[in-house]
Amino acid sequence: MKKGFAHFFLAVSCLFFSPLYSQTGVTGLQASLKPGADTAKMEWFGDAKLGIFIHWGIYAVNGIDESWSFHNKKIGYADYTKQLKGFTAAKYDPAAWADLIKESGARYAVLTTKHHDGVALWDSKQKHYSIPANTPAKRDVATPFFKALEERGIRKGAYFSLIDWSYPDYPGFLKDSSRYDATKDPARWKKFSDFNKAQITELSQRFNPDLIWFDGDWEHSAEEWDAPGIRQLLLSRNPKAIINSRLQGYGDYETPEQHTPVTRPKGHWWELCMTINDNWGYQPQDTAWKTPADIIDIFADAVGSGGNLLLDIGPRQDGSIPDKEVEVLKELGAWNKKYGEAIFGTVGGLPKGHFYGPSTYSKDSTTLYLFLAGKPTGQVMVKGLSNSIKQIRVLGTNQTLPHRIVGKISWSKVPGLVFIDIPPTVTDKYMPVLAIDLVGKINLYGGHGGL
Ligand code: FHN
Repeated sequence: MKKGFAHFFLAVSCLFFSPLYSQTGVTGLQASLKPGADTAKMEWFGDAKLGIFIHWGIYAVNGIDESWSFHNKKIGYADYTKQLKGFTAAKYDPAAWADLIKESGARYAVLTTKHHDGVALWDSKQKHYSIPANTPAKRDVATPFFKALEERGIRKGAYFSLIDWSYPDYPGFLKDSSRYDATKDPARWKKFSDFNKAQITELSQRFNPDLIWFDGDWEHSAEEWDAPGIRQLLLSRNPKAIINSRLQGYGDYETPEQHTPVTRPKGHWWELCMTINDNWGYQPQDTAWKTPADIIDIFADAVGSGGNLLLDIGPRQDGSIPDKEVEVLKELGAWNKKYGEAIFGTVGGLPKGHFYGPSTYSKDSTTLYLFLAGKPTGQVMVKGLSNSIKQIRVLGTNQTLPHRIVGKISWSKVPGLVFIDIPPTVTDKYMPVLAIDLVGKINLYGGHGGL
């Protein structure tokens, strides 16, 4: 992409997504577009806020780390691949999965079509491990799921590991021992690279995913993977396809993992991927479940900082989903239903310092949403809000709340403090949300006070 063009996109996206910053000069959200990233195609992703990640593979048979268990030599490779014989998908109900995802409020889902262990979930034409060819499930388990998503208007995401530790021509295998050095044997590397691109082409042609979620790019450079070629291959089939960051700099958005960002990520679009317990795949001994309240705190925090949450579930080998995960998705869904106005189609809210908690703005920035984390029953304060307030609504109810402006000097441009008393009638199992309808577009004062 030419430099001038990139600057044009940058300017357009700043105008479109952060009216606040253009008006007040407050900094904090930096737009850094990836090569070729295009604002229009990212719109649904920015609006979606919630995706469900699904790690499903043969690792659910023994309930061990996906791929890493053999790579890190926790288990022998032969024992790892024995799990192929135990993957039945006997209770797999793709329509029920998609219904649950819909109920959670998620707008997209990302399925591991192939993890680092190389076992494809679809009936790949390439000669390699797959669920249909090598397991008692004997069928393509990806196609019906993508179809069920499509039928429900949920965007389709295909996770694909660039690393394939099982493929005989892939250099990496076990930790500390690789098969060969790709730089010294380019012909062998090309064999792998051709195979990898053939599988990526199949994914693109078979599923036409809205989103391709690459993983494992760290083992080789952009040049070795031919990241520009892979990007081109996908975009030539579907120019609107979105690609995550894990393609050595050739993706469209950032993917922080497991840790809620403390500062807003640099990328203009980003998505926090996170497990509900401590593992991606099904592991019965892992009972470190996050509660629905934990997940709602994390979700509100991500959305308030302008990001998405990609929340992971790990079904059992038979396709059933652990109860705790079902419970989290349902509770999250009920909360989303009540407070969706403050979440979906909004943009990240107040920069640090204005309010103790997450917040978002309506896209036209005339409504400010305050997420009342910790369910306060006293009063909350907003600093630096220059707008007058039309009304304060308690979302999900018919209540409106009064407010007080404290410390306003009539002849100074520095705004007073906004105090809102939270009566005991403002309740929620997890986190109530207020909508503050403003006179005009939000206008913040970010200075030190004084005259
Ligand atoms: O190695 C993988 C891991 O198993 C898991 O799939 C996560 C999900 O983001 N990605 C990799 C680690 O970053």
